[in-house]
Amino acid sequence: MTEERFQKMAQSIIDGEPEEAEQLARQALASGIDPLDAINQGFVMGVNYVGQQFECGEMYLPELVMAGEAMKAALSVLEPEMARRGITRESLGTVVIGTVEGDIHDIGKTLVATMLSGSGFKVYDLGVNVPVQKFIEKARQVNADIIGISALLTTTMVKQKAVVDELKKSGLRTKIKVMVGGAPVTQSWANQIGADGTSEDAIGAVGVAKKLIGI
Ligand code: B1M
Repeated sequence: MTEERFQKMAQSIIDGEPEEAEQLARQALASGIDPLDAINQGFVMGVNYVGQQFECGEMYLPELVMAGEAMKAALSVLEPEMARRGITRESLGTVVIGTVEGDIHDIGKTLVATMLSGSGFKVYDLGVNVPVQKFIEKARQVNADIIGISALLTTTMVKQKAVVDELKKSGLRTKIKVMVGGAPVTQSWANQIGADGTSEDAIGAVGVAKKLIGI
């Protein structure tokens, strides 16, 4: 039964149906399904399928756009619930997060921000297409412990390095840790650009963030 629901969730993304995705997300919460399971075992499966089909030329940009809209509709229901469940915890540390300049993919970054927030971090989400300087300015302003930088394109991940370099120039590098992530990001890339950590997914990102601040 639950398996069938997960399949429907995935299908709503594949079909690019925001209303259906939102409704399935609401039904999942009403029937006691963990919001994170709904995301990972249901909706993300659909997103991954669409990504593979796009890559091999079986789906096109409009379908990618609609899949993104459907995913956002599902997350608009599930993320507030995830955040609500973590609401009573005291702040573990402060994170400034965003998707790099030139990159408008926000689903994964928002998920990481939600998980961090739900786990007790104070999170400032700068959104997408964030200029290098904005990461530094915000981190300085809110006295951040960690800057989180997301990039989904091989052409934009170089901006993660630009943020690390700019942080060094600002004199804040010794005070602020840097976590990078996004589909093309690897541990080897993180090492190469001098970041302090990376994770393949939102759950792992929480573990990395905790480790970075010594928890
Ligand atoms: Co885009 N796109 N897209 N796209 N898109 C990818 C990334 C792509 C892999 C598709 C493909 O070809 N298979 C490909 C990139 C190829 C490459 O560079 N290697 C691609 C392309 C080419 C493009 C365009 C260039 C297409 C075009 O216009 N010709 C264009 C670029 C626009 C731009 O940014 N300037 C584009 C546009 C779009 C849409 C707008 C249509 C839409 C985004 C909608 C939105 O975000 N609001 C979109 C989508 C939906 C995708 C795919 C299908 C799904 C991305 C996603 O949301 N995944 C994607 C294919 C894929 O990844 N399967 C694709 C689900 C999400 C939960 O996972 O974002 O990976 P993800 O985040 C994960 C981890 O990576 C990690 O945790 C997250 C949660 O588990 N993580 C972090 C992410 N950030 C982290 C930060 C951390 C730690 C972990 O610390 C700070």
